Amino acid sequence: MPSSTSTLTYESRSQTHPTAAGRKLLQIISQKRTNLCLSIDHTDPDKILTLVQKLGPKICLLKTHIDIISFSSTTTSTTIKSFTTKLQALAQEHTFMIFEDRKFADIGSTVQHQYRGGVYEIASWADITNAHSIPGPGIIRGLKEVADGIGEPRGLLLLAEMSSKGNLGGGEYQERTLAMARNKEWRGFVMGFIAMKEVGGGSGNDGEGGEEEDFIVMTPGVGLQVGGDGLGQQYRTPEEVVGRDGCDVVIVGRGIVGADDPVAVAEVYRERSWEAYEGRVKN
Ligand code: 5BU
Repeated sequence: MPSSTSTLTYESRSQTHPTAAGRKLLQIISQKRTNLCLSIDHTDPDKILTLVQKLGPKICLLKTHIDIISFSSTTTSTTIKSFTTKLQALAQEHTFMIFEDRKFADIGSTVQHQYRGGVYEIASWADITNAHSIPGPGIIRGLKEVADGIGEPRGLLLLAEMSSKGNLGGGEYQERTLAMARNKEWRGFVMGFIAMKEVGGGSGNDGEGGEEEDFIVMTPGVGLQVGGDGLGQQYRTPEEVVGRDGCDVVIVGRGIVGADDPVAVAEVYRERSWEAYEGRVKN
């Protein structure tokens, strides 16, 4: 039986993870004692910056949807570039990484333009982004070529499954996504998955590289209680996601952003997710 990545500490994985972005993230998680990713799903850029300044100490990763932000409505006429530069400064100040939840889903040539250019220039400021595997390996090759030209660690997560009810991921789709991720051509770029439980990993699963593989699993659909949002989102608790199902990073949006006291609630998520991890690696 191969051993499971989920029994290893973040610290030990930070020494051996095959991607530079993964090593950096695992180091931050281990040093800050937080496996919490804040999904900052707000549309006002000034509110986002204010909230991130407060919540920065609680998180290892900030997840953005840059295309939901209303830059034209801002009172301080924040431009996209000045906004992303400010986010990067906050990431530096509070030691977290930035993940643009772009869910690329086109042919390699098109995603290169979407990742590098357009109005958002995602590759220039987002440490991590994600992609659907549905177009086939060309999407990864295209994104990797852009990432290689940046000069800073850049990581990619593939969507193996989604948190929403009735999504078509998981099962055979997930197996085929895992097989795609294992190609050694992008061993230093594909850092993990969006999934609902541990994927691959452990000794004996060494792909083509001859070393142990280690995919970081990030999981949305996390709440303090089990439930849903009426539009398909399904919530599970940190204990289920991290403790029982072996996921590495919990992604929380409205549970924190919509709370009366986001800092206090973020601390509850951080603590419960961290304790679930500690319990998992002890066993
Ligand atoms: P929530 O407010 O905690 O439900 O927000 C979850 C966030 O994660 C939101 O930004 C979604 O777009 C994102 N998400 C998700 O909910 N489920 C998925 O499978 C993926 C992303 Br991929």
